[in-house]
Amino acid sequence: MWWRGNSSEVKERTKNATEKTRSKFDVLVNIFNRQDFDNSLWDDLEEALISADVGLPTTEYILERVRKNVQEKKIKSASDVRLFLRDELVAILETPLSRVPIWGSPENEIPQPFAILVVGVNGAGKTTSTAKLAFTLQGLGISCVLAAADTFRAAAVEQIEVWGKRIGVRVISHQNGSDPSSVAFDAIAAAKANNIRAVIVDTAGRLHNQSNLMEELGKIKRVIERNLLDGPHETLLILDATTGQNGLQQAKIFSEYVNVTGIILAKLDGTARGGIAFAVAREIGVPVYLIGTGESIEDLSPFDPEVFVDAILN
Ligand SMILES: Nc1nc2c(ncn2[C@@H]2O[C@H](COP(=O)(O)OP(=O)(O)OP(=O)(O)O)[C@@H](O)[C@H]2O)c(=O)[nH]1
Ligand SMILES: [Mg+2]
Repeated sequence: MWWRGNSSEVKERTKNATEKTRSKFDVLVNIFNRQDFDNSLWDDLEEALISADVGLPTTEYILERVRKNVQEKKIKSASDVRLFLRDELVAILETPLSRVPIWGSPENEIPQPFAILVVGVNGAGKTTSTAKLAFTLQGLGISCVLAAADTFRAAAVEQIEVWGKRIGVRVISHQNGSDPSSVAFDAIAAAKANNIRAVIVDTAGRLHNQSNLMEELGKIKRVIERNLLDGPHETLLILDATTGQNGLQQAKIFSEYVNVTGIILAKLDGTARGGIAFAVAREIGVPVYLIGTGESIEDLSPFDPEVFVDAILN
């Protein structure tokens, strides 16, 4: 995986950020430690999954798969049930991850420049995640330029410029109210002219039911497409993990407009609703690439399905 080399740090960050989500699974620890189990295990498991915002359809799917396995293989011990559960949870998260993010591709396959379009509802964590991602990419030796394509919200440009200064990344901006597509255009031109490898386009927050604003996203995307072969190479939806199941609907609608290729699950540190990762992976089929683990620039961690599942199951 693209972050291999610091996996103990990934484990540590994931563990800390999933503390609240993990608490929802605490009831299962005693059950899994017992020798045998009875039917109440399934009720407890269902309750844990639902309360961690896995959602009903995905919870039912998981229960059915695990039960089937347990019956077929005539499992008698609760710790073996735990193993099946773990494998099932990991499989759900891994399925959409068969494709790695563009920045994790082999060096000679990464286009130069490449573009990442960042989208999401108001306040989800787009700008912060954009800055964190630029910081991460620079750490991988991938130079970045940021496009301040939120020309709508007052002080949005200043916010991203502050981040840019802090991490030493150039920010391309226009005045408030101007066309966000032209900011993206200029950022691509700047990257081409200066041999910068990644263009990250931060956009204004918009609700998924505001169709005119959703259309505007499509326009930004088309400008990137026209000016960069195969671009945008990633369209990242930033989901606020604290909103849980609402994220599912957002992911569906944003995907309809702009073909979301990956998700950053922001603010995982502040919520017990981390189970949304399973619903998004299974019901939308879009991989979670990264998780937001706090408000500082380094609080972004690669999402590793095994590490995540082990963290929430203890
Ligand atoms: N705890 C925590 N806070 C976060 C995380 N990511 C973002 N935030 C906070 O969430 C708030 C909103 O973040 P922004 O990055 O401004 O969100 P945005 O989506 O750009 O907002 P708009 O541009 O207004 O739509 C800020 O106070 C961030 O510090 C995270 O991973 N963990
Ligand atoms: Mg913003």
